Amino acid sequence: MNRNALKGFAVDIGGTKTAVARIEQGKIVEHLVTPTDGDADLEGHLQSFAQQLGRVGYRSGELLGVAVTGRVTRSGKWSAVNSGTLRAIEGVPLGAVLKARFGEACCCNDAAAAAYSEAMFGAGEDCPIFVYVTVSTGVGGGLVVDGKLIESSRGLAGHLGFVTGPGANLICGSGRRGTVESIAAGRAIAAAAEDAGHPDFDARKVFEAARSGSHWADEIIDRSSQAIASLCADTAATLDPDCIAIGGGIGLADGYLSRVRAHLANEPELFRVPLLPAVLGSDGPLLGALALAVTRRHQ
Ligand code: BMX
Repeated sequence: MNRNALKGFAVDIGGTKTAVARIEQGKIVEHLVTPTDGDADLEGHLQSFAQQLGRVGYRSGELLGVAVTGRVTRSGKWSAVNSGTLRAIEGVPLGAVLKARFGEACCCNDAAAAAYSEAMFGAGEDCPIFVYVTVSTGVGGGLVVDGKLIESSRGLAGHLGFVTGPGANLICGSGRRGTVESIAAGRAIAAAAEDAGHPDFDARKVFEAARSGSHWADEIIDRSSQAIASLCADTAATLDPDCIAIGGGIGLADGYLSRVRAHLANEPELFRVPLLPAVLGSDGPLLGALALAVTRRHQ
């Protein structure tokens, strides 16, 4: 896909922030970010981002890609997998409502969208089998094989945060016990800080504390990075990717990828998949959602 030909609008509803963007010639030319309301229902999310889209110049009929945290079924139904992140989104008709309200619009999972744009224009450009992992509010993922995003009818394909990991034993919002998300994600890092006696520490403050030499904070971040390293090694035994790109606010935090690489180095050589930082950063889900809208329009 020619990135320069990418023109339209995109929305990224993440677990913590919702971004809207106007995209021209494959670049984000206008961009607004607001907090995500984890208690909002479908109408609440729609009204919130529709207002923001108007502020970046969206007009009805323009091509729109919407990336969301949670799974999106092939029929466009949107559900949280981790109900702790989105408390009022279960089986809602996102695809149908987008088409009714906005005309030319498509919806997909946020990490899948980022995987697609990283495969098309970013870290995965030269990887026939490419895996993207976001470590952010949750831990998400996307799988792109020979330029095609792997999507399943239930929308769960690529949800790598819900595999179980080493040292994890907590019940996750997905209902599983010991998931990678329950030990590695931003919300898990904040919960571990609270358990360590620091109730008002979000992930960013835990990273700051670790940089200032706090052993408790360093341990929490190390457990997170170890779980992600183990997840990366596991993918070698499933898809055997040519590379894995790590993105998300935690994934791209200073020193985090080095920690993951250090833990991955303890795995047998065969399971040390090359790791790269995501190139597109927080633009990834926005560019990927619009790129998927273009791809699907031609299908
Ligand atoms: C969770 C899951 C994924 C999402 C990932 C990263 C929910 C609500 N989300 O694993 O669908 O891709 O988090 O999401 O179940 P983010 O909120 O960190 O962007």
